[in-house]
Amino acid sequence: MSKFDQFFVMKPADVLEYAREKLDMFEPNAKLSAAEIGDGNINYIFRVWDTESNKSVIIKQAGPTARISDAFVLSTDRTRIETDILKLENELAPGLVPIVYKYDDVMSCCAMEDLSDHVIMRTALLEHKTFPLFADDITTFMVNTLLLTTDVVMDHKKKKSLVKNYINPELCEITEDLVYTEPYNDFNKRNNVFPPNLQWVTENVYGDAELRLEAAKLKFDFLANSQALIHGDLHTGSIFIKQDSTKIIDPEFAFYGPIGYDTGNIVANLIFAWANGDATLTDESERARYLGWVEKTIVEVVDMFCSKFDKAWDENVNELLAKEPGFRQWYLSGILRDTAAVTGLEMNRRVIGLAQVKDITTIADAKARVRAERICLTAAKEFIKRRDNYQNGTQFLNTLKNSVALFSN
Ligand code: SR1
Ligand code: MG
Repeated sequence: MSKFDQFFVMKPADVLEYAREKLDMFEPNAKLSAAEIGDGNINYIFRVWDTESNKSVIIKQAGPTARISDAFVLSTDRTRIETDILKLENELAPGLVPIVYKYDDVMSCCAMEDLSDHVIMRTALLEHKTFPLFADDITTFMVNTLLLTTDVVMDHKKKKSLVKNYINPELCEITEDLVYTEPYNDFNKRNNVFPPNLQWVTENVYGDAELRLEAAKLKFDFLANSQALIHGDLHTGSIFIKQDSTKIIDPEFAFYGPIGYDTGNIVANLIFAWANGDATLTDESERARYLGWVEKTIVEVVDMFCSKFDKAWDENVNELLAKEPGFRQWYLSGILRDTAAVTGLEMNRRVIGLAQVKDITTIADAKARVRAERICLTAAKEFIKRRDNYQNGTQFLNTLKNSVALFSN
């Protein structure tokens, strides 16, 4: 009999006991410590470490509701999905995700590699740090995990069995509501608009019928387009980084969805990093260093994704019809269209909706925050409405620059 034979939500002391009893990792008399280290919206993340050696582990547990609010009742099956995905991602993109040591379906938890020598990328970006390998690493991760799980590469029956294994209705519902529905009408009264921007948002977002129609079309694409096994929440808070290493974490939202959902999230969250630097950096050379790096990275993420996608296509695509001349270009242009749309959707929902980003909310000067939000929301409308117009990274950056120009005096 063990106290871990039946599910309960663990506290640090329980996690310490769990690590000692269930993981084949620490000496029996090791002096262990444990702490909750996560501040995410969904799960509980703990670190357990041996105070006398350098051994440590991360234990992540899924509770019956989201950590952010009991209003989100969620299946604990999301830990099974996360564990399976991390293992698969490690095969497809070796070295770019943490190693999983154990999955426990009773306690709905998993034990994985401790990445404490890395930092959460959003936190580092708030300090205006730059990462030279990021564009290369994230595009390798996206091309390998996305293209290689599509019908153009996989046997269609095997792909369908993955679609079934990764069906993730409750986490998808969060995205459907928070990303696709609520930013356009405040249907659930959960939006969190910065008060000085409320009238502007009411007129320019809720009041924009063309935008609402395009969001509706995109929602139904998200619901029905089982294109690839996507991460599903690929923002800078889901990335651990240091100068020479990038690790993508937290794939609990993974399911078969549109590739552009992942690529668009990356572009949008880089734009948030830019908006924070633009609003808070006053020293000219610091601005040039940091904003220049973010701009270059936005362009590189799109362009490197496209060039690696083309190469991986030539190396991996076997499906007869996918080899028809012109098909690859048609397929990739669809991904870029979806990337632009999701860039806009993510920007809108993180400014207006329930789950916001510190890049924007920590801008202390109210006037600067109002301006940063309007820059983001105006660019977002362009990304969504003109999503057919994007073929390269410079076009993405130009939409940001054009929006900035509208709010410069
Ligand atoms: C209720 S969860 C809110 C948000 O946190 C996650 O990280 C996802 O981005 C989700 O939309
Ligand atoms: Mg997360």
